[in-house]
Amino acid sequence: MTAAAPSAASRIAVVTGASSGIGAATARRLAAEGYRVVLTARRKDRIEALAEELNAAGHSATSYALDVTERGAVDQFATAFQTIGVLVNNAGGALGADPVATGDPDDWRRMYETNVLGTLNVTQALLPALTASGDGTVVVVSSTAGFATYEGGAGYVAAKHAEHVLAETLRLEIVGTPVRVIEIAPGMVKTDEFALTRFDGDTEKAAKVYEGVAEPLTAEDVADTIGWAITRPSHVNIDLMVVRPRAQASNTKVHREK
Ligand code: 8X3
Repeated sequence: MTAAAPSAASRIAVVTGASSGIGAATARRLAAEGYRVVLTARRKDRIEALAEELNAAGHSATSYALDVTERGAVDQFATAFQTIGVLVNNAGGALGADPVATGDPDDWRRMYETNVLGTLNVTQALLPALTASGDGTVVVVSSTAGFATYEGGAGYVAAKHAEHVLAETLRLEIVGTPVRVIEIAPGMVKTDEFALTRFDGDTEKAAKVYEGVAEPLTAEDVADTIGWAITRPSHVNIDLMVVRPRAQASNTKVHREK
């Protein structure tokens, strides 16, 4: 006989980067699964509005403005919780697509800070509460960029490789404690902001990323895989899921219709 996961009711799920895209969609999905969701992001107005929307729909949501790169603020945030069930490390993103020869070191630094140190900060701060729950789950939303490189991607690819290593190492180190580590690695996902942020608001460059691709993944597709992985019975650890649209066979092999 296998133990089923405890009911999600009254369990807390913290989602970082919940102001848009995959983070917002994941918050919606986990709220629908019965979690009390805690939305965090830098943009207070956005997470407040999403929390309001979720509460109006009969779910339970709160918001907390947080920059995951600020360790002091993250530690302060963590003092609010004695136990939590789920942490979804989603905050992060790409900046620039320049070759190694000309890439901006400041972009590289910021990508390492948000994707890697952000995940490290929040995970370290909440690990005691996840462990205290007796049944915790850490989700790391990495990327297919964590597994193979592509021209112009080195800064982001390096950060995502590091995030993958963080997830894999943490799983090794905490085995035997009641905490799972799940890594979800999405490929091409069309969200409102990912490509736009990468290209510093250049809508033409951002549109080119998805040009001719019949159906890139949506934030909801990824939230669906995250929700599925989290809601497996507690003893089932989905170590890693690579999720791509059908039109994308690798980071560089994408079918584009003319
Ligand atoms: C997003 C995937 O292809 O832009 O994490 O690196 S890609």
